[in-house]
Amino acid sequence: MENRILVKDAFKKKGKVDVAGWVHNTRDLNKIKFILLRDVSGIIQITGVKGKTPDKVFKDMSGITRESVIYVSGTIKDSKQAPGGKEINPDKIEIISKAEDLPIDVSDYSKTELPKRLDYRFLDLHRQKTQAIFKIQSEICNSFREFFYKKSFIEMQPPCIISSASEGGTDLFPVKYFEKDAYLAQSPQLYKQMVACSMGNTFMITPIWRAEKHNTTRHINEIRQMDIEIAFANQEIAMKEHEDVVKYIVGQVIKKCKDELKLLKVDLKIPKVKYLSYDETVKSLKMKYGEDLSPEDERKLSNKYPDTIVFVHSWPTKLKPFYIMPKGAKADAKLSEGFDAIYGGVEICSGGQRIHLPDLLEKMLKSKGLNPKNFKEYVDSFRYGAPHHAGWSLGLERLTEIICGLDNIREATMFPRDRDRLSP
Ligand code: AMO
Repeated sequence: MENRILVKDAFKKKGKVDVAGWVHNTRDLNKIKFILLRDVSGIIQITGVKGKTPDKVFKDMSGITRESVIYVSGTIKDSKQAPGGKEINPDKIEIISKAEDLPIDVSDYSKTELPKRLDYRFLDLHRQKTQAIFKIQSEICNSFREFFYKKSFIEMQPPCIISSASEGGTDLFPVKYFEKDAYLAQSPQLYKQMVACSMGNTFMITPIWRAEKHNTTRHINEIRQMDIEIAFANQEIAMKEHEDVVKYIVGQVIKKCKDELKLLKVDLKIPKVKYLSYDETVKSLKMKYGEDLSPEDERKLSNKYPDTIVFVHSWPTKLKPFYIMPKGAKADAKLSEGFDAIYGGVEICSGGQRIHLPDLLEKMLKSKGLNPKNFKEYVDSFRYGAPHHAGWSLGLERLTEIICGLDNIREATMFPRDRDRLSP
């Protein structure tokens, strides 16, 4: 078993090969038996022929249940009828783990509903379509990191337990931290600002938690956010960075995940970009001024601008968090330096320029009904040399959902945590 190679590599070999994986399907025609063996890289046919295949091996090829794990040693040969044009004639087959009756169908034609699939997510991860989604997600994370490493951003590790709210106080999960009350982080916001103001440009992929009670196809309660914070930057620079990284990520997925996109029947294109101010968006969608975009508004925007990241910028100060810079650094400015990015009918990102001026920050905290005393350390962090800075957060699951053409965020979350689900 030490010589085991991946199925995709077996296709390139001649002579003896060892492979191991899951039984995708079997067919028994009496004198000839087939097993389709699957691993994460592909599927290969194992063909046993009565009289040619060793008797015991031929006998063992019967009755192996689907999804059992087997090890096969044999000779790889060209075969016109076999999928991919090759098959393995086995000398040895070892059943490593026999699968019991499957509680859900894991074939590509599975009609099992999503909630049931999620109850058995460990088994759903055997499905090729599910695997395609998470291979693409892995590429999204990889290319996000690659993009910012190349630009010399520093990857940071924010804390996941915090002592006070960073996005307003409504949606925190409390945790007991020895004698103190604490919360699961709802954003790395304050920490990434501290790093940007001391070390410079930074990025991270980090879990965050939101105790929002709504149960929709676009919300989960444990989210992976891909965040950046740029020193000496404004809203425009932050949006451009977002445009560039999403184009890069999509380009890398198109280049490296061809088979996965094909399996998911997605015709992915590098997005175009449209910049609209909040005021222009209100006019264009005939919305009521002073309100957040509804899911319906977001869908309308994406229908107007298909395959496009729409940046809605310069939001009313009232609608943005306390840390977003009001225009002109004036506490009473109606508009702010904050933006949202809409792609595929969903808000995938928000961000903007931050307030790096302690007095203004205290005023904004008060205007949002928050107590500056609870943010003392954060406000103080801007007292000892802090440049202006800007950044954003891009939801990993929402981006995966859009890239993979899915209609429920849970499909794009390996082990979703939602209002009703805490396991597996
Ligand atoms: P915001 O709260 O808009 O901004 O979150 C940023 C992005 O994170 C994702 N997201 C979610 N995805 C699924 N379910 C949820 N419940 C959920 N909540 C958030 C979305 C969203 O666009 N600190 C700011 C960002 C910043 O200014 O840097 C923040 O967290 O994709």
